[in-house]
Amino acid sequence: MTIPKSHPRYESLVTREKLVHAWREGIVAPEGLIAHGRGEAWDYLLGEETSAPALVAEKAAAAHLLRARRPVISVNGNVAALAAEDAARLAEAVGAPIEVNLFHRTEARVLLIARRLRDSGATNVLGSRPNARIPGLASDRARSHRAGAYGADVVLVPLEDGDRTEALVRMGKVVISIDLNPLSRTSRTATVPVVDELTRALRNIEKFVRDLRGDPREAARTLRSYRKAGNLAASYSYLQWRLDQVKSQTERKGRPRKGRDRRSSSARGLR
Ligand code: PTJ
Repeated sequence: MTIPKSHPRYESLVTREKLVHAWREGIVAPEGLIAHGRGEAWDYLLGEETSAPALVAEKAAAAHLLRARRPVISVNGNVAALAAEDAARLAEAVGAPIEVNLFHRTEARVLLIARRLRDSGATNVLGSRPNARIPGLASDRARSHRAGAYGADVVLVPLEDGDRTEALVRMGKVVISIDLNPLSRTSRTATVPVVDELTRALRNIEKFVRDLRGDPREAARTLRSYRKAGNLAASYSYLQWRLDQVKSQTERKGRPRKGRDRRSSSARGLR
């Protein structure tokens, strides 16, 4: 399908096509398409841009990854489909292995995802032949590697489920989540919940890694000043502010007239 560049929701449609393509290739689970729809709805509500609280969390995430002795980046089907290169670049920047960890696990998908990651520049990819189990977790997501999430001190878990986040936190790890849903169990349980879209979050974290690497005092200050509860509360306030803004714009302009230029809604922040 060719999506016209002039379409007001061009990027969103291209992202959907990427996911459907990756589903046909066997990389994305069918459930991954549903999960994406959920994320998309939250991104719409949040204005499809990185909020100030998300940026603060991304900086804290970068500081944790830089300080880690054994950082690990966990990748599932959706992440491989949408952000394999971003994940590979971040892994390279912090010297972390990438562990393929799937909720809907099949060995075929693990191998396909590992290959996608290697083709995208990842050099250290774990996934098949796991040799450890995350305790207290019934799903296949418990299957891990001693050199992966199981043995890590800091784990980055984009698009994670609440159960594994809780299990990793119980193991005493610093868990950095990327999840657009600020109300999810993952966001509420992670040590550093990043409420932002996957690709924006990975790129911002990588940029902060590069900035903070040469500035250990700022990295230490970032870790000291980050407060999860305050940061999550700021995300909720941001969401509230977005809705108030939309409400007052709607009240000011009255009901939208029929046949109105679609681009005008995007200009009003209602893409
Ligand atoms: O590849 P598998 O088998 O490991 O399966 C992966 C999915 C994503 C299907 C699995 O992990 C799953 O079911 O996840 P959940 O429980 O639906 O959680 C996904 C969360 O990620 C939801 O809270 C979504 O709002 C959020 N999300 C979806 N897309 C994005 C996102 N957050 C950030 N960026 C996105 N692009």
